[in-house]
Amino acid sequence: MKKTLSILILAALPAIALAAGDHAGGPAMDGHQGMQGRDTAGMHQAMHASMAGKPGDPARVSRTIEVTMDDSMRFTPEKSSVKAGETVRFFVRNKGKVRHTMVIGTLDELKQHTETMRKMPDMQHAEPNMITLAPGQRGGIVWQFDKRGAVDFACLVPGHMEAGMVGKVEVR
Ligand SMILES: [Cu+2]
Repeated sequence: MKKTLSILILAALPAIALAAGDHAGGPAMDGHQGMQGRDTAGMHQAMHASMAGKPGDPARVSRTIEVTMDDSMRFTPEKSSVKAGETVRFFVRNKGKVRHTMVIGTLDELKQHTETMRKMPDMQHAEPNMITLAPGQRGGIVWQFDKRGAVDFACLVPGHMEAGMVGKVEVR
């Protein structure tokens, strides 16, 4: 009976089968594979949640921070500060004549994202941590900052971040 049950589980849930293999077999190889599986899951989650916080609940916004973007490759203001746990709405306006984006994340995440955009410049994608604005357009990002420290944001239109289109949020 026990054997039949475990075969059923093995067939239905390969991930659990792998974990079971860890215990039964030698730790080295299988354990390593298990780690890789977890890393991939973590990376996937990072794309949505990010080390910089998570998408905020619009009902819990405690204040709005107005940000403008322009063709001098600057965000105004470049710096703002929030409290840990605070949910903020960034009200973003593109005052320039070209498209700009505002993307919130850690510097590592932003650099990775820049690479993706460079490889797929025509890709239209939207994530809760970003907004893409045509000239004259405005829009909002609702974001909850949870850990103390510095969170970055940048424009990921190719060349803009490199030209200095970055900003910082200090989480106290
Ligand atoms: Cu830009």
